[in-house]
Amino acid sequence: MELNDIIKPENKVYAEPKLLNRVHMHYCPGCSHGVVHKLVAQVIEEMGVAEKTVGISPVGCAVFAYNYIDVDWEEAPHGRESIHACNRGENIVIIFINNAIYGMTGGQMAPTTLLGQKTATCPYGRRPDLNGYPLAITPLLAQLDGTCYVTRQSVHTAANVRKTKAALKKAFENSINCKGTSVVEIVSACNTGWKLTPEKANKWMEENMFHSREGQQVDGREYVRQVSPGRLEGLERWYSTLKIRRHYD
Ligand SMILES: Cc1ncc(C[n+]2csc(CCOP(=O)(O)OP(=O)(O)O)c2C)c(N)n1
Ligand code: SF4
Repeated sequence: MELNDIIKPENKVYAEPKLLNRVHMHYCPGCSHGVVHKLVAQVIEEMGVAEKTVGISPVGCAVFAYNYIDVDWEEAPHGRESIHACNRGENIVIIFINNAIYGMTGGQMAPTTLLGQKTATCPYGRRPDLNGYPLAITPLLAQLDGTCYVTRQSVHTAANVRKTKAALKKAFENSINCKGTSVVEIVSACNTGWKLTPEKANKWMEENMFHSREGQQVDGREYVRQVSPGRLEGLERWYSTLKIRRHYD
């Protein structure tokens, strides 16, 4: 059998997403960011919404996300307004890479750093009396009326990659259908910041980051809030007021 006998459209099992630009990513080998970029590109492409998508890149290691996925982008400082956007129920998808550290700036303690976890700024481990408690961001955002879908995923195994892709698809569908804010937390490894090999980092992540405070398994956990008809009616009313205001402007 010749090589060209195998390379046929019907034998194709995987294709690089066209929306993923052919450039070298700056991420460290073993980092979860690149895998997530690929999934985002795949989902946008498969849903056929590239022309309608506007990405907002953060100021962490994903700062150059606009170089990698071929949609329109703008840049925004990380974190500051996210909770208010969730509270307002903006029809956006927030992809929250939780690697429990400040990766980009050299591995300092982040709000999500675990108790006892060593970082550049808590070299003896995070202490609640000195450094406060880790922020459980996902359950917190799930409490807000504006969020319609909040989930925790990971991308360290093939099965988890598939689940995360499904979660991203659901989140984008929610935005298209104006259901409110969707938050997809992706529990991620920062092997460089944690000073571990990629393999050990994934193991550490599984052992230490995969249980929520309530003791439930992180993987696939969904905090789904059904948008009540009353709330939607309220939104309709609010939109009409907005239109009236615009009319007088
Ligand atoms: C208020 C504020 N303090 C400090 C910084 C400097 N800074 C830039 S990126 C960054 C770390 C970002 O970490 P994270 O958002 O967790 O993403 P990661 O690099 O880990 O992927 C910091 C501290 C900043 N931009 N804003
Ligand atoms: S420093 Fe951490 S988060 Fe940043 S690219 Fe490297 S592994 Fe990824």
